[in-house]
Amino acid sequence: MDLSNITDLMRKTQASIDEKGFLFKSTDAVVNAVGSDGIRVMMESALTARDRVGVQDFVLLENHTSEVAFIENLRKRFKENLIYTYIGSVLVSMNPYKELEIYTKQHMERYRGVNFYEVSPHIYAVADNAYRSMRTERRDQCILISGESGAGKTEASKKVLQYYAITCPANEHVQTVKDRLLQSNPVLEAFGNAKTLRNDNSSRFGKYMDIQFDFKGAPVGGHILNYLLEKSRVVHQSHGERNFHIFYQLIEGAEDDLLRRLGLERNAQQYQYLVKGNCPKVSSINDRNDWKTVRKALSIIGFTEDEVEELLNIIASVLHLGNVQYGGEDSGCSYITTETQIKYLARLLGVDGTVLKEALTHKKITAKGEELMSPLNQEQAASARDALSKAIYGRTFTWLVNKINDSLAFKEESFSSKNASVIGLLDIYGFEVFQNNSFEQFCINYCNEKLQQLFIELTLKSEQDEYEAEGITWEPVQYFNNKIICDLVEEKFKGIISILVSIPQHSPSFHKLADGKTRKVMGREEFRLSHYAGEVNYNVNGFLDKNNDLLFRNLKEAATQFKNSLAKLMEILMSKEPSYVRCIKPNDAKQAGRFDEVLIRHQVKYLGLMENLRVRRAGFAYRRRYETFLQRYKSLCPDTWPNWDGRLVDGVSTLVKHLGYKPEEYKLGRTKIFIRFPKTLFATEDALEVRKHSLATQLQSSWKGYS
Ligand code: AOV
Ligand code: MG
Repeated sequence: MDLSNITDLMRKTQASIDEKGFLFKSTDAVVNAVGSDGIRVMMESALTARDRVGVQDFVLLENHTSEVAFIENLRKRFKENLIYTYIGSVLVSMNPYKELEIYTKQHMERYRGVNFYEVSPHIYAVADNAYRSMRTERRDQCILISGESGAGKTEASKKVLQYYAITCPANEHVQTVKDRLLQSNPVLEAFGNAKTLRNDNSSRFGKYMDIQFDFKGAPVGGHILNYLLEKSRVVHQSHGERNFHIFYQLIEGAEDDLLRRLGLERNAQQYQYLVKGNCPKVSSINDRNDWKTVRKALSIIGFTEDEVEELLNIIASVLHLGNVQYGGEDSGCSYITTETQIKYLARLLGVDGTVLKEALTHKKITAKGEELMSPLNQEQAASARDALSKAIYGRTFTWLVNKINDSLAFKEESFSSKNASVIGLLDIYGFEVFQNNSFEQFCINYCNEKLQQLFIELTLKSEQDEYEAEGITWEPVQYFNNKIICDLVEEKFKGIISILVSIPQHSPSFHKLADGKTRKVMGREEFRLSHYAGEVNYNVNGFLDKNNDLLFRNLKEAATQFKNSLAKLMEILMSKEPSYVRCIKPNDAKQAGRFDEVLIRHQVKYLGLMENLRVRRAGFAYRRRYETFLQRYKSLCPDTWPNWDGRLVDGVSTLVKHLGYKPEEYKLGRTKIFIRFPKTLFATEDALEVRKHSLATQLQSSWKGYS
């Protein structure tokens, strides 16, 4: 039989070949349609496919302890554009750096309500599984997406959101919520993402989004928590990097009229805050189109024209502030040399020009209970100007998030809040190492460190919990616990954050922050942390940011606040049932089809994927609820075929004994059978194929008999 014919038949009958062999959605229909010859050809093609594309679950690897085999499987799959692979229920995702035709509505439909293992791995399967668990078990869920900068976290989180927006039930109200949820992305990305050396669309803030569902499973509200925006980018960008997208979108996309009102020119090179990275244009970004998208999104979310105008006034003000320049007097005092900027600023911010000038050249001090304005020198004034720009931008971002939250808020009049449940989506900034790493990198990497800890604890814990709940004994697997690094950062009194907060700014001991291993050559102002994902040198000088008092105070507050808000986030996540997506970046060149083995191996290592696999395997590679197992394999034993009337556990026990399972190969828990080795399951699957084959032959001969 011609293979293309079979593929066509399979499509018609909704069957799919995948690398594990056959997985039928409507087995009988397929058997009837293709007959025994067809089955044989399909089987051959499935086996060839399996060789070519690797296994869809690392648990099925023959040599599961081998990192080489692991990487090889990733490579095979990547080459075939199969970017998703499981480790049990954890999804490993490779960034393809190209658009794949795997996110269509048809794909979404394919994953709706289907068992995790019955279709090839996909982010939609994770989304659907979380959704179904929420619905059936009435338990809040969260989807934790991790991986280094540029690995595909934000893209994955958008796919999850799109999946819910398309597949969940809706009425008119729900449709509005869905639209707003979706449109919050372009807005937050415009204001919170930027081009970095690692990623053209790098998230410069952490985001946790709750999607609230009503008892019918319709999304009826949402809430966003944002974490520490990288404000320093507003005033400075490293070479090859850009400021936040919104600035370029505004300059490239805004109508002439609007630009005139804001006093801006259509040329990013004119603005000091946009030239530091010497990178005004990025080939993968179309600022003008993005501007249109953002404007539309703002109105869908419910921003009024006045609010948008105010927002843009502020964004323009930041650009004008960046162009404020100073001269210095012999006395050391500074004065402003750029009057035009002050004129625009006064108008856009609605403040008096003279007051603004004083604020930009003086600082308030309190002496003997009296408040005085003390003049700043040129350098200090420039720092104060930058601090103001950062503060303005930071507050605007918070305002924006609050506005979005208002618009997404669960409206009780419209929906019944009874039995509402939540799926949380976590998309943080990825682990990153630059030439010069300062306070922001410290926070970003600490955040990743915490998430890794959560992963380690929860994957192990949930595994252990399941064995315990099912009454199964097992030996725990050794793994590297990064708790030690988290403690080093956050411990009371002794941790780096405590030290940062407690030492006076100018004290020499500020420079002696604790570190992991600091033997290699390092500047006096550096300390090194051995993060789970690699060593990073941090420059304390950068932390101090030119000895600016205001910034230093901010840093102290920020550091402590950040620690507390992360602790809260961990609490939120712990209270929910987690699903994991582990993103891997295939190369540093942001190129499609390039598999940089060294880079990938490093990520596999630090993400703890081998340990993850070992834990999964040391326990039991497969587990199935009794009814599912029996339903699938009952035809393999005369006592259970066509039906088993007794207790499920007895049925399964009879079945596996008939199949010749040895006692060490499986355990029977309270509700599930646990199978230690994949090969046992494979053998059973093969037996099932043979059985289907013979059924098909029988069927054919009985047809012949009729005709
Ligand atoms: P990140 O969120 O993990 O980095 P992104 O999700 O922004 O990384 O992905 C980086 C880029 O890779 C995207 O802009 C896309 O061009 C491409 N990409 C990622 N996933 C896919 C996919 N599934 N299909 C096609 N292209 C993809 V950072 O925010 O920097 O940590 O802070
Ligand atoms: Mg991102």
